[in-house]
Amino acid sequence: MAGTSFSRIPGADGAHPTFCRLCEAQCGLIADVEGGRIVKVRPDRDHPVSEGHLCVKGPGMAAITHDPDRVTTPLRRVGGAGMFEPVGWDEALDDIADRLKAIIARHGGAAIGLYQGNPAFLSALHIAYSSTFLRSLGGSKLFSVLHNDGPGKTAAMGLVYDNPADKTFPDLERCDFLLILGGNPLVSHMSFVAEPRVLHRLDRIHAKGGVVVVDPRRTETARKYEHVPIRPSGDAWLLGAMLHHIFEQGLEDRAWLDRHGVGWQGLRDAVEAMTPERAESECDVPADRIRALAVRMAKARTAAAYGRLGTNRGRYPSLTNVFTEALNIVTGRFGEAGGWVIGKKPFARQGAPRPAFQPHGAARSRIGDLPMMLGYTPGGLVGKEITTPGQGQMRALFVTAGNPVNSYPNGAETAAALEQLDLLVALDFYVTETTRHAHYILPTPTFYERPDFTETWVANAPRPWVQFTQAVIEPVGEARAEFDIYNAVLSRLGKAALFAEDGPLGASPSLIDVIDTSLRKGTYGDDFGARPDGLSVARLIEEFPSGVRPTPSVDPAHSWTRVLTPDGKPRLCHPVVRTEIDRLLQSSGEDKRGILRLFGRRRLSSMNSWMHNVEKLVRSDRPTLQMHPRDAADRLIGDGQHVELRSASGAIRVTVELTDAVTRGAVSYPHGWGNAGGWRFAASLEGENINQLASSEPEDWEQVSAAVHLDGIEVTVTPIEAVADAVGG
Ligand SMILES: Nc1nc2c(c(=O)[nH]1)N[C@H]1C(S)=C(S)[C@@H](COP(=O)(O)OP(=O)(O)OC[C@H]3O[C@@H](n4cnc5c(=O)[nH]c(N)nc54)[C@H](O)[C@@H]3O)O[C@H]1N2
Ligand SMILES: Nc1nc2c(c(=O)[nH]1)N[C@H]1C(S)=C(S)[C@@H](COP(=O)(O)OP(=O)(O)OC[C@H]3O[C@@H](n4cnc5c(=O)[nH]c(N)nc54)[C@H](O)[C@@H]3O)O[C@H]1N2
Ligand code: SF4
Ligand SMILES: [Mo]
Repeated sequence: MAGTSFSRIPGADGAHPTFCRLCEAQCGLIADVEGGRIVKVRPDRDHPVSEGHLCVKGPGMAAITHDPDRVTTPLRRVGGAGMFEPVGWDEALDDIADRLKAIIARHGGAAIGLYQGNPAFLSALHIAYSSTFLRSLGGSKLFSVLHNDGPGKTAAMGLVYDNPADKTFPDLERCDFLLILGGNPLVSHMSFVAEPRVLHRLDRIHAKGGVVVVDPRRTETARKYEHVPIRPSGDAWLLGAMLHHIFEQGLEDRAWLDRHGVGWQGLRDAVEAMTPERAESECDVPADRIRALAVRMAKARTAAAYGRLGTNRGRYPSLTNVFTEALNIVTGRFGEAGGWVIGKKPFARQGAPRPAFQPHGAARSRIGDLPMMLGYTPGGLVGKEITTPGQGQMRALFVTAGNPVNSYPNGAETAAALEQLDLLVALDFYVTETTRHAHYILPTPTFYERPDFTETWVANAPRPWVQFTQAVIEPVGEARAEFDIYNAVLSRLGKAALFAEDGPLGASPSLIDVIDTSLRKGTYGDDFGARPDGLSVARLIEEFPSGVRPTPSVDPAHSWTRVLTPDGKPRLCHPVVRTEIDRLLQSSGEDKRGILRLFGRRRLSSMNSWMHNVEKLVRSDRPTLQMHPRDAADRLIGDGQHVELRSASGAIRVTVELTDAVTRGAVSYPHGWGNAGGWRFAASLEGENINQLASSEPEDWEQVSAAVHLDGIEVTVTPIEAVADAVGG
């Protein structure tokens, strides 16, 4: 750090060390400020883990911060959707509090809901304090991205370890062989793993033993390493057959399983019928290739099998994710260096105590009778919770950093339902497909305008680090931190401030106070002097402005302390697993010729639904329907043609891009488009909301995890002229 002088006062001219909060990588950044504005964003070469890495989106967020289309004053609805006028903070908050009082008096707190969007999971304590806010109002309807992002993983963590709140991940540092299913780390930067230099890590693993990417598209990652094309939703077959082969050949790590007393015979029997030949006809991966993958996974010195988004929203997300855990466990990789681990959370406060996931337990959704996970109501039910009468019908909703109209199935239904609410409050800095339906939009800072700490994802870092940042600039306009907004509402309702019960924080703590206490009492903290080497916010600001690695690498042995089953052993064959295998076997042998399945894709320069308003980022990122040339030829479709893409749930019109990168029988279109709201540039772009083709009927979702079915939807593709002819004739 010698020679570099950093500004610490928000908005002061000069270089401010900070970090990006768009994805788990949380790259270190240096933001240059002049006259209260961010004029440049550079990589932070002193960051102990990102070491100068960043992608276009980190600097792109500076353009969003200063986007003229941004909401910078509270807005009140004055007419139809999207019609707002500016209003003062006090007036807005007073009216919100009055309406809440009336709703609680009439319907009880149970009528209040809150939706936590993706950016809330990259904002220190946001999940904890917004959940606490809802509970203080007596509300219980908590929604989040859980059911479109990680439902299968969460269910599997519950079924295998009784610990749905943690997430296993690969120890990339010491790994020799990595199997990736349904993840594209070269674009996403590896979700549920915090490793900004993931490309370098994968290159090293590739050189040592191999990186194999199972995906229906030859993705950026698959292109660089080894690609195994698969039929969408085929992964449970692939993994089941790998397990079958491992048991048949006695390749399971018997010594490891005996040493840890892990029972595996039940799983062996359960996958008996899943032969590689049978799997080949169900997932299109050749039987010999399945056997070879199983042998590599079993015999590599160190190895891990990692599944991500593409394994979470197909037909069998829970089973697929349980099989992934099982593959790691029977090959002796769980809790081992270079294998499959659970890391330490830095904070003592881990949010509200979370109920365990019980697939047959009492906590079930009012609509659809689906199991609740981690206290969350299935996220696909936001609309139906509003429109379905009865005890607990939702009358008020807070949306904190989310866009459920775009990110969950059937946005048209959700949008219409939002209009029926007595109160919709959105904490956001854009008028979006969701917030345009709000009674009030309360403007919040972007990450450059708030203090923060690397709270959540550091637990999933192969090389753990922590960093605290001050706000780089003062909040733009009248933007106000979410924590302060929630406290302002609570105080108007005569309720205690968030976390005030924590005593030493005092009656109205600041977010930095709460972060400091949580850090000091946590894994790496100084425990208020009891551990003099430990960390505090003051120390991070003074000594480690670019972050610090408090420990050289993730501690594999810690993983075992997070196995919360009664006997402390992973459970490989929960009764639900058998039921799901039966369901899978029953679906086999169906004639699937001629069927097209739709799945999604991400691009480096965009982020879900809300980064399309900056021209520089969107330039090379227009949405197209990728289709295999032979599938297109069968339908007399050419490159660049406009087509109707239709599912049982809806239809949209899109432009075709022919490419053999997608496997035959599958087509790919990115999510997050069809932008409507206050975005002048984004709204002018071609593109449709792919989730209009996904079903919002709970019986169409996976019943174990309530995962919405977003990938592998059966579709037809028809040239627009043919559609017009059919209608005309
Ligand atoms: N078909 C399909 N659908 C998908 C996916 C897919 O792969 N395919 N991916 C899914 C996944 S993984 C996810 S995580 C979800 C995302 O689902 P959501 O979180 O519901 O939607 P986002 O598009 O991320 O919208 C985030 C919103 O937060 C706002 N925002 C950004 N930063 C902040 C902040 O710091 N504070 C506040 N208050 N607001 C902020 C943005 O303006 C935006 O309106 O989408 C899901 N939907
Ligand atoms: N640039 C960029 N980075 C991001 C995001 C972004 O929008 N843009 N979003 C962030 C968020 S919210 C998340 S959750 C992460 C997600 O991070 P990843 O999980 O890496 O996400 P995707 O790139 O969507 O990769 C999912 C892959 O699954 C494949 N797939 C679809 N169906 C199947 C299937 O049935 N089987 C298999 N094996 N594969 C399938 C798709 O082709 C795709 O390549 O990325 C984060 N990082
Ligand atoms: S990879 Fe890009 S989006 Fe992710 S944290 Fe780094 S700069 Fe931000
Ligand atoms: Mo996500």
